[in-house]
Amino acid sequence: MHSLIPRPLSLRAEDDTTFPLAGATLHGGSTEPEQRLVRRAAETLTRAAGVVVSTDSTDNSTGNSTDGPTIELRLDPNAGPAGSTSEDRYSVEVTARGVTARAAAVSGLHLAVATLAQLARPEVAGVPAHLPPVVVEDAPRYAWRGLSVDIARNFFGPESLQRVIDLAASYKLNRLHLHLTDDQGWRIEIPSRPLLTDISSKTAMNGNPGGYLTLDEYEALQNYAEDRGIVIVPEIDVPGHVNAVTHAYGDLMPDGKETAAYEGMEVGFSKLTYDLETTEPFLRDVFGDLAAATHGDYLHFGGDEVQQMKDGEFGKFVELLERIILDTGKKVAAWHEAAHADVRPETLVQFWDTKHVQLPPLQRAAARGTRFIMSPGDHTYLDMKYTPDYPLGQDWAGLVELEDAYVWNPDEAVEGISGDSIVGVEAAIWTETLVTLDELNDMLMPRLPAVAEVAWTRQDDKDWDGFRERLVQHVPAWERDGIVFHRTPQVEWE
Ligand code: TNX
Repeated sequence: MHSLIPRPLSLRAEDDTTFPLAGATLHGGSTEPEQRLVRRAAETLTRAAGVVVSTDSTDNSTGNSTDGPTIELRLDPNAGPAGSTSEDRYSVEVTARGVTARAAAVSGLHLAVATLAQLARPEVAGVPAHLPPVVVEDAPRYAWRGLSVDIARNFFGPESLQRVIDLAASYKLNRLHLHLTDDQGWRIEIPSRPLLTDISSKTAMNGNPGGYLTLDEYEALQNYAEDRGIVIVPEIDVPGHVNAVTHAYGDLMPDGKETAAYEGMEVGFSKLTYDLETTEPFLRDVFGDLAAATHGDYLHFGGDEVQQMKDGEFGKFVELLERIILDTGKKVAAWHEAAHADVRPETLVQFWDTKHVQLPPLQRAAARGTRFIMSPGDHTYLDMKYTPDYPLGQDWAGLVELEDAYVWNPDEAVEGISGDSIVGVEAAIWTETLVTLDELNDMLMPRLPAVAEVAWTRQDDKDWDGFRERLVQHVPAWERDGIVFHRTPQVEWE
């Protein structure tokens, strides 16, 4: 049983013997991104298989010839399932003599490597350090497959985020959305507004230690993510969720006074003020600096839960924030409240709250061409508890057991929003109750692979029983990597 998660579009087991990874060499194209990919693929396969897989450049440097078993990574527009136009399409062909991974773009080669890494696990071929003879032709259901991580309530630094990126990439996610700011703290260096970090990086939930990403760390993290096929989407949450802002800069309050630090769990109480002279320059500074430091196309402005603001003022903020972000040259993403106002059709809207949403404006936006990322709280909020008395997490969106994370169809999550109106699916993990990486992993795992399969695999190819059987086969890899996970009774763990 191949046990791939997410389940590929097609996989054929071939009648052949297995491919030996010990002593195999990786070859790829000569462009810089392809060379980086080859080096990274060698590391990933070495770790997965437990034997050294090297690159041909390593061999050249030692002067050895490379007529041993070879793994070829190649760009090829004809890769992937017949007729697929997905940018992420790829094919993997394993025979006893050689392995070829082809993809239309570098992004697809990353995905092919993720497939090879799952196939390379000692249990899969039945013989340690071998690949089973298969042909995989694969492409995702959705282009945007994300995980959103809140590093504002409690801070998770570069090392933890690298582990999260490793995990997300192994399940073929391609976006890491970082919730960088909230009432409890500010987590990214903004050179034009130093007090944000000088003052407001220090706080977190319940007096926990704060922290922030320097621009150098942010740059390194983006490179690390890119090397694994993941683009970082940074979120600065405005015009609500801003107590860390007004705590640092009192001139953004009507009375000119800094607000007190906030380390509790309430939401919705803080806000910026549209009519203050200081507001627009502040937003231009912050989004300008963030855009200059960001590799990806999108900046996310939050926009959620601004409970203390009249609709008119909120609408003006949405319009202003879209303008400011577009002026930086980036594209705009926001939580779905933005579509309660007149959001531009090009703005990507992230659906999240199944309880307080106003559906008609969202449906009208969809009809005007707005596209959505689906993050329904009752399926994809991985900070929700598994069971009523689970020690971690919250339950405002309901309990989210593994089956809830798996058994749903993005096309049916919101009436009137389906098909081409949906660009993808994103899991979210909020950290009001999560402090350590082990706690974060305990909530992510095993629900993240479930959401990843929702984002990748066509509805008709999904299979809850099959998913649970495949999932069990992933435990040795999690244990090898020290990834804590929740042994939900919905799976028969061995
Ligand atoms: C809702 S999701 C929020 C967050 C909380 C989360 C807790 C969203 C856009 N807003 O501020 O952290 O619930 O589950």
